[in-house]
Amino acid sequence: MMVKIKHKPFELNMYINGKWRGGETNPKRKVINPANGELIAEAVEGSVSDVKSAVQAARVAFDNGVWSDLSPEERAAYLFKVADRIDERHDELAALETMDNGKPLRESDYNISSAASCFRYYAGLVLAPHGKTYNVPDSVQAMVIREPIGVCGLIVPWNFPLMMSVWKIAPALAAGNTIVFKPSEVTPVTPTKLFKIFDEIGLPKGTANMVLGAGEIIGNEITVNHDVDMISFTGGTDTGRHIMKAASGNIKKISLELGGKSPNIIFADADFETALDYALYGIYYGSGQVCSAGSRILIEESIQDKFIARFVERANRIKVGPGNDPETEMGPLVNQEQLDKVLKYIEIGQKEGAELVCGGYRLTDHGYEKGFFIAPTAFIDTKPEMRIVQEEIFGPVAVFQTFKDEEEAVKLANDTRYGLAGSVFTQDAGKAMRVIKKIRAGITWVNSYHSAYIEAPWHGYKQSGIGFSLGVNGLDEFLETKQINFNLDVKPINWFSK
Ligand code: TXE
Repeated sequence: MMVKIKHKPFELNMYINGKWRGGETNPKRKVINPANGELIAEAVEGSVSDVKSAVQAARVAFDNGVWSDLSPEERAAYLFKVADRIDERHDELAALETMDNGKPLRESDYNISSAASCFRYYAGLVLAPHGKTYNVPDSVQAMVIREPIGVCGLIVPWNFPLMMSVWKIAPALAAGNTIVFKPSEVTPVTPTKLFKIFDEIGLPKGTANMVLGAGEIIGNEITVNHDVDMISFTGGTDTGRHIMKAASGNIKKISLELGGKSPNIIFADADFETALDYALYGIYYGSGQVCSAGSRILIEESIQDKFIARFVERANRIKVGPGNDPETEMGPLVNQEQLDKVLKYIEIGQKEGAELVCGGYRLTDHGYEKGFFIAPTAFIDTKPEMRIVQEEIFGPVAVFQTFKDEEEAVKLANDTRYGLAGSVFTQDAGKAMRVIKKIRAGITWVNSYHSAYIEAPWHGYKQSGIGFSLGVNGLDEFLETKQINFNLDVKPINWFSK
């Protein structure tokens, strides 16, 4: 049975200084259900002056200490309340996430639960000790205390609309910062609901502000604004590069979680069925629109024929459909732009001489024609220099590469500009550890794929990013470090003659 929630298109407004705000004169942005093209919401389109108001509100709130001066217990209490409200609205939020992003309900279910857990985790961490003391040669007590950075600009993408928002908002607030947040213009629905929760629980005015609209306008102004002290961004590597430059005006701290082209290395001695299952999950989960997707499957030559044959057989059986159908295993792509991008890469792959072994086309049969559905796709006979091997496609497109031995596997695995994730499948523990240690990536798995834990840091090497999400590191990201040298022997230093 399809899960439907009846509604008129939502009106989505911005939240600035504790008030809901419509846009100026700009036409509203239409938010579309990627499974059927239906209008689900109309979002106001913010302007540079809206960003300036939001930054000003966050600045004043920070400087007045309405949030940062609260005791850790008080701040934690707010965050626990947010988590409880997310749980209370779990089903509604999951249905909306599926409607907005297209992902199957079972994925949305997990994402919403995880958003609540993330608030709880950081609420707990607020209460953990953060400082350190040092023994130094003088009669001085040297210590370090941690303080909020100030106004944090948070910019997130569309692939995990609520979860990515919370990965940034929860630690930023826990640390005592005030925020100016921008969801993706493609998926603003559940982030707006989160701000409704902030409003309901009476988060102090100006603490959390949300501006809606285009990246190049809203995101850019957040990035260049000198009253913003830090930017935390998740999105494409090219946008990340732009943000690095644009943030240099006031030497903002930046934290970037960017793209990937992650290797999933499968040795002949792996448990065959486990490796096969995870290879499919690694690339087709989230329709491949996942930064850590196992988009390059590196397979040992001796098992390639059997493995690829079984992979194709299973990929062809994946049930593609609307996310609100409980039978659906893989949803649509998020929008027309992403569909066009993925189809273009499929064309590029064929022109480059790779062989398409499954998928490669848009689904247009009855029931699919208005959505952005694409069949699970895979290429073989690839070469390392091909664009489909080197570039992030961000869709359900697996690229097979083959290797003869450990050394070649590692060489191929590291042969991209990215370094977000990677995985090894083998039953030889020594080999697993040797290979994992040589992979230049921040998130790795052995005999597994995609698991992410709120408790553990998420981070990319190379052009996959700077800084951390999640775990204690995710909180550290939003804290300054202040050294205090407390003189225990108060008398003149007599450095200069009297
Ligand atoms: O991302 P963008 P898009 C990759 C993926 C995808 C490609 C493009 O390959 O196909 O990026 O997707 C805001 N200043 N990833 O266009 O543009 C934008 O409004 C400040 C990987 O959606 O990076 C949105 O809120 N902000 C990624 C956010 O940045 C700007 C997830 C991300 O948008 C801006 C998403 C600017 N100049 C896409 N331009 C991952 N690592 O998970 C845009 N934005």
